[in-house]
Amino acid sequence: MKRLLTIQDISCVGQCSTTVALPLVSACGIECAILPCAVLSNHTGGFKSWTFADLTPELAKVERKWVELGIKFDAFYTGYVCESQIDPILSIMSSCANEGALRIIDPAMADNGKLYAGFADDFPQKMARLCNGADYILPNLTEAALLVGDKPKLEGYSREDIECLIGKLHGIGAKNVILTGVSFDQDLLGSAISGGSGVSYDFNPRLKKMSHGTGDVYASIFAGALLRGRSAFDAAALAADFVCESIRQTPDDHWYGVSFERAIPTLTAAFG
Ligand code: PXL
Repeated sequence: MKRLLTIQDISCVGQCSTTVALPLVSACGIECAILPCAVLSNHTGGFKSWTFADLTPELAKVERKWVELGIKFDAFYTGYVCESQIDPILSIMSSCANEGALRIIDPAMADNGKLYAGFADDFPQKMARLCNGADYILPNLTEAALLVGDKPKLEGYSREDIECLIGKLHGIGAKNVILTGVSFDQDLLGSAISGGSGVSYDFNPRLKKMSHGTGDVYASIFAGALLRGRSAFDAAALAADFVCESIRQTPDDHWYGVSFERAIPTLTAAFG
């Protein structure tokens, strides 16, 4: 069984980041180790306030211990992280990697045209350093634009605009790009998948509901499926199907995340 390390925060309540990655990567049949870089009482996307314990000083200590013990990983999957954590994370990804270990970077920092609460305007440039050399990056449209220094354009874009944006993302050093939240038709929403020589698209019917945490669900399934040997396109398509099923299973009055727990049986069908 392959071993993946996910590096992101623990939001104790809110169905995002580590509390999504751990169950979903595991349900794909991949061992999931965690490195929490902050502990929050709850996520920052809709709750009035939160507590925040910064675990940056732990990262180098944990790295030293893993190097001493010879602990290594087949893949790294990063999500929501802070500026002070970028260098320690780059260091861990180089010192604790098995040969050929994959770097999967979800630059979780923004949505709907805006950075998440608490991130400074120059944070996307720091996140771009984490994307440089990544095997896969999974930005949404807002994150993609901010990473390359563009103004986010959330509608009225053409296929050429999307493919130009993807070209710029390869330009910051990402080997493969999975751009989410792409739509050329109001009834369809999907992803653009690029390995640098041509872009493929995967679309699903657009669901009416806006949901929190779907980027984390998508990235977790993508990472799990990729490590189970799926192609990037198939992993992206499976991740999108799983997100749609999770949204469908979420009660209307459940606002802070999606009920991905109810969709887990579909993974047994995919990987059983
Ligand atoms: O879902 C991304 C995410 C992760 N972690 C924290 C967040 C968010 C989005 O708002 O606030 C703490």
